[in-house]
Amino acid sequence: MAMPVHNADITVIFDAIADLLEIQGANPFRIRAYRNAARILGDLPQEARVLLERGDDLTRLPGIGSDLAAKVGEIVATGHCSLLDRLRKELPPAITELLKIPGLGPKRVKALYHDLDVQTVEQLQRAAQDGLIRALPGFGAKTEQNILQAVQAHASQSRRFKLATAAQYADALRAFLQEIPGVQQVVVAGSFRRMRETVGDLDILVTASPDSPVMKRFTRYDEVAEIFSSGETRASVLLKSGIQVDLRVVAKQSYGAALHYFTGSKSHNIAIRRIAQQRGLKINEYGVFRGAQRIAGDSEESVYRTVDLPWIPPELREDRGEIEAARAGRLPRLVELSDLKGDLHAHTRASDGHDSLREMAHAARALGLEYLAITEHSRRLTVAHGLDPQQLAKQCDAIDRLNTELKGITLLKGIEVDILEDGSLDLPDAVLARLDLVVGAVHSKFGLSRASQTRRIMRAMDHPHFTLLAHPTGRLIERREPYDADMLSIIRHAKQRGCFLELNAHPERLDLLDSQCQSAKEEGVLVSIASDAHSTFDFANLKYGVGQARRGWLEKSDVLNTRTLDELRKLLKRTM
Ligand code: DGT
Ligand code: CA
Ligand code: CA
Repeated sequence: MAMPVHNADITVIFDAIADLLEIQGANPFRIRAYRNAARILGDLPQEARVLLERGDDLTRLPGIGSDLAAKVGEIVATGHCSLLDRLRKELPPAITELLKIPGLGPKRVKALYHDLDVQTVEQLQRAAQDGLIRALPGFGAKTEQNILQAVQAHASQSRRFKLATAAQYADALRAFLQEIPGVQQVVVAGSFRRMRETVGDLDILVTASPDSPVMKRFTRYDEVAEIFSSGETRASVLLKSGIQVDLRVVAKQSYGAALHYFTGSKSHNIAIRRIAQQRGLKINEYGVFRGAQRIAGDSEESVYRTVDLPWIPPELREDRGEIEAARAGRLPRLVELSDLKGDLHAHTRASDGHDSLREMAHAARALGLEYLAITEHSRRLTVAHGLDPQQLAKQCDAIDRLNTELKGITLLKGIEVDILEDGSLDLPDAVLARLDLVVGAVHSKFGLSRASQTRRIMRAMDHPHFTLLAHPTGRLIERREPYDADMLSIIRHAKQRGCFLELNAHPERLDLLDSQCQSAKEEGVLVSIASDAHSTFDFANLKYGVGQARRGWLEKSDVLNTRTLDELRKLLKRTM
């Protein structure tokens, strides 16, 4: 039987379709529909396959019409998309790789292919070296030089995966390994366990009985595209999705030492090993040794104990002061998903979300949340159907009505209001005054100078109704750099004004960054870990926000939405 299809597989297929359509010069709307669908599915915290099995209608997802839903169904059922198969027959196979070279859009790829028969990155490099490209219309010597440099940079660049994307592959593989006879523990270590926002490869650790066929089965896993190496206790493969997996099978008594070793980070491990050396001990992936004698290694706790340290949570293991804190007995008690009592950023159908107020409320309650703030976009953001004052007033009425009958959860009236270029807000004071909270967001003018951008955000915070700053840096992981702003000054200003910062848990954002969480904590500014849910499924993203918060050393008391509703209401009353 074929292996189950993951959302990330569908994303790869839809992106490939969009690329090939672009090279063919297809209708831009059609291309964009595939790109949007790829992103939506990639970010979906639930597998489309599972939704289909459950009989859910995929056209309920934003951006997925009936044609795209049918294609998702085809891919889930067959692992293929006939449209992509057809496009691939029409164009040379390696041509999409050319699109990944910075500076090469589909138009240029098309010209290179049609005029010079360039089909691969190698051919591109040769054509540039031979000076053939400068002769093409619209290219020139400068462009040729840039292409040559970009090709060289491309070769040295390694691909990383967003944590949530890596999780799709890791979870499926873990389940597969767990079913193999003789397998005991299966843990995904490495940066994945440390909850880094992106993951270079997966490092999986397995304990198994000696007769377990785990290695043989692993290399025959249906998603394996290439086997780099395979032996008795370790193997390294490339999955079809492009992610590399290193598997180690370890003896039970070495489990803790191996887990510690392969969780990293490398710099944390080196620091721990150095302490051990000072005590005449040797730490490696098999255990802790004094001379030839093994003195620890079955659990991580036992490894740390040999250097007189308590167990350190993986998210802290970056050699950023966690060892000193552990030694001083001052490790933070990191916030946990179950500490969250509410969510302060969510959308419904009223703007660009996909579900109703009631559906969102029920989904949040099912997760054990006590309150949920509805924060639609404001009018300036027309692409997201932002609300004008009348529409917002109507929604406020609807929330008030719904709250009288909802049990076990309270909806809060909010808005994700655009912060305009001069720092004013996109809706008038009188309108904002009725809300429980105002989430301000920068959605435009990312290119302002550092001074102007900082001033803009601080001015927004001066506004008496402003509550918290959404996705404070504006970055999109691997897609858009943060805008230039002085975050420390912004954090301090938030403190002064009694405002808060959001840690947006969307897998593509994870914004605040971990180091900025630490700054917020140091400055005494509470952080709101928020899903930014656009559908009931998106609440599942909160766990990635919590992971990021933990990497930022945040404790329960540092997080705004660990407060009960009563406590929260007091905090939302600005005293300025
Ligand atoms: P990644 O995959 O780039 O997101 O980051 P990691 O941290 O998963 O790094 P990776 O996959 O190269 O190695 C996994 C872990 O193995 C790493 O966190 C620590 C350990 N490790 C790898 N190489 C070394 C090394 O040379 N020395 C030590 N002490 N540990 C290493
Ligand atoms: Ca790794
Ligand atoms: Ca690795």
